[in-house]
Amino acid sequence: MGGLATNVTALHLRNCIDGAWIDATGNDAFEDSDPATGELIATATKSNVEDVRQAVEAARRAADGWRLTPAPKRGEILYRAGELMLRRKEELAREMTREMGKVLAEARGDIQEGIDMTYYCAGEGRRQFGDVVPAELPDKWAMSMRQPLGVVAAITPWNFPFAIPTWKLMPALVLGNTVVFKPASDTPLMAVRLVEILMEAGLPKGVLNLVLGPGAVLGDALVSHPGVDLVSFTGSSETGAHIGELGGRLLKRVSCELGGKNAIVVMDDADLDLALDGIVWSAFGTSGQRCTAASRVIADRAIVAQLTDRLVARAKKLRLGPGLDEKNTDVGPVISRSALEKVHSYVGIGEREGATVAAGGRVATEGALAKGFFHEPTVLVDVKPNMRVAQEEIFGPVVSVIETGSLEEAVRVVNSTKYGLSCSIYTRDVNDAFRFMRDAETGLVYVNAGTIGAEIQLPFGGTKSTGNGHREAGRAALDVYSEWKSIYVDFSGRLQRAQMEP
Ligand code: UN1
Repeated sequence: MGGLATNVTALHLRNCIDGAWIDATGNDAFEDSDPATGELIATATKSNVEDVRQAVEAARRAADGWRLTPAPKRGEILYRAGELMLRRKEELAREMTREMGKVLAEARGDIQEGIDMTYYCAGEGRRQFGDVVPAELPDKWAMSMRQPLGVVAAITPWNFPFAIPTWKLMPALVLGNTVVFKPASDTPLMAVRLVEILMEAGLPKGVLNLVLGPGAVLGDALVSHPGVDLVSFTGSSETGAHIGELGGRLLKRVSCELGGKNAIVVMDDADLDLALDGIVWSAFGTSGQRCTAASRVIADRAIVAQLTDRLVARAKKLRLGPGLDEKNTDVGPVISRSALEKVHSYVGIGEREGATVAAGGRVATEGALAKGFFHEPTVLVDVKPNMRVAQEEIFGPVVSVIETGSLEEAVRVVNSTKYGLSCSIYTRDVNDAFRFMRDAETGLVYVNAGTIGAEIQLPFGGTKSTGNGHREAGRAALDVYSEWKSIYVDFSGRLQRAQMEP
């Protein structure tokens, strides 16, 4: 722990390996601090590849026992975990706001999304349907069933530090996989809380193992460990491509949930009040740090001036502050200094390409804000679809307004980035709405709502560089975390040759 600030009241967070909460073998640590105030929240043990190895081995040892535990019993543990989350929702939300900055109402939503996913997957304990289909030969039975893969490595981001881990852990566990969980090093506390809950709910030791530390040190070791069968990753497209390459060489299943450059289309017949609410919420909620955040507004020529004026006025009114201050804060900090610098760099990049800052545009340093990582809610105008600010993921409270002249043009612009996660249209024309639903090349499409707020019972994920073809949540998640096994039983007592009998 040499060199770290000391704070005797701060927590110390440990790995959970084979059911035991232990420090990493290297005896090193890192700091977990509040992005709104800079205060130290906890120190966390800093793992290395030896800890990864131990975690994977523990998960492997537990795999058979867990696979053979009846799925309804696995589901019951998840139900109990969901109950614990519900009971602790408020304290978990407060810890989340301190740890990663999102405003309290949104932190409650993050926990609720985790609860929803946990209950949803608990129900899968008694479903996990397979098929029983007619065989083409007499006295023969044909059926399919889901099998766990074995050991799942779940590598999760800081922006939904509770919900996203549940998207991975819950389907993995209910389907009978064991897990090594490597959360983002910005949010180790939420990860520890989730693992505590699952252990308390009755998960046997070794079924879920937690390894804290930076992905740069642990990621490759985890992905390439021969004991890991499946890697599920949420994060940047660059890291996803790297993990996909590494896992692909080893013929592992790799499920990636990556970046977005989501757009809200506003047609000339839209309800502008409704559209503005959706834009402000989707662009500046979670300080723009959702992979579903609206980063482009594509507005019809007839209403663009009016919409922009009103959006600018709304953006300027948003109050920055710590997320725990429910009365006075609309928008919290971004996660870190480097994130703040990256977000802010896009203001200059936009201006150099000809965009104009119509609202915000600055790092906020007034009074107490100087202690945290605050960026003003920013609206860029005069943006053309091919500019970097309209193409690259910014992951902060910055939105670009682009003018278009028809639905066809708007759809072209929506589809013009390398990403394909979410988009939305505001219109009162049912035909336009259906054309948009059909032609938008994204995994999520909203009509008369913003780009954020997916519910867990439908597939979540995107096309193109947003992912590698998998989906989280909903029934689709079951396909990521299980293998199909097709079983034929011949009870004829003689050799029957498929495709060759008369
Ligand atoms: C993410 O930002 O990675 O649809 C997930 C939403 C949330 C999930 C976002 N339910 O905005």
